[in-house]
Amino acid sequence: MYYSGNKTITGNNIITGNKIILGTDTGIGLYRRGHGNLISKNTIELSSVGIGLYVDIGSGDIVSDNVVKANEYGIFVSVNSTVTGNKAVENTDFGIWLSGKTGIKVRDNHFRGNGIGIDITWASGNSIYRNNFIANGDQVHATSPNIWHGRWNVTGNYWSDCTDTDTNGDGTGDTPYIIDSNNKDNFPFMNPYLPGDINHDGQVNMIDLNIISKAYGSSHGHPSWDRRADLNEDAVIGMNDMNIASANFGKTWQTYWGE
Ligand SMILES: [Ca+2]
Ligand SMILES: [Ca+2]
Ligand SMILES: [Ca+2]
Repeated sequence: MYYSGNKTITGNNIITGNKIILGTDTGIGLYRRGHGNLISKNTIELSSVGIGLYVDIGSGDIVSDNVVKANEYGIFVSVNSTVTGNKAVENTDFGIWLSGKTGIKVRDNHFRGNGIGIDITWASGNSIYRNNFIANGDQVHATSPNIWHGRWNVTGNYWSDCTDTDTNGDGTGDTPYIIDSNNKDNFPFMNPYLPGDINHDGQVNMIDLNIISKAYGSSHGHPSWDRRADLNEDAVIGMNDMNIASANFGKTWQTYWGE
């Protein structure tokens, strides 16, 4: 299935596996009142808007594992949704723009070389963590307060302009990355992120798997619990966490993101 752009799609949809190059308007746009749409594994290049979730009475949408490249705008979100695993690069205006909503989750994404990495307008209480912000013209525009860490207060984001030091060697910086007076990332990563890289050295190897192994089977509060190992944030260290790391075993952030 090919979209040439300017699509209006209503209801609950699964939109996957499309390649849209030189779309005239929006590559994939949802304008509707549905819930639980999935937009996954699409590639949109050289269009006006890559992916747009517009308006209004909807929630639970998932935007995952898409590549949005060299558009004017990358991913526009004004719907309560989860945006994860996407690569948004070289979009001239912004990588992602959150507008007017709360409770949006933006995690495990890669924003590189966009005019603005993430632009947040009239939107507060959204969670933005485990993302890479690399060499965007402006890394972030935020005015209202948002949340820049994950559930266990141990994961932030990677910022290529962060010059922090890491005295205790846990892979996150000594001091917060200050965005503005309302926003800071308390756990800036020392290297670009890929899922499963628990010690933030930019690769997934035995060091990461060992951290999970030592805590395996524990739940929150258990003596061997290690919050770093709970990759899916369900308060249990188990097979789901191990699968995330082992799926990326041997990868670096460059091979994972194709950079
Ligand atoms: Ca540290
Ligand atoms: Ca690692
Ligand atoms: Ca878990």
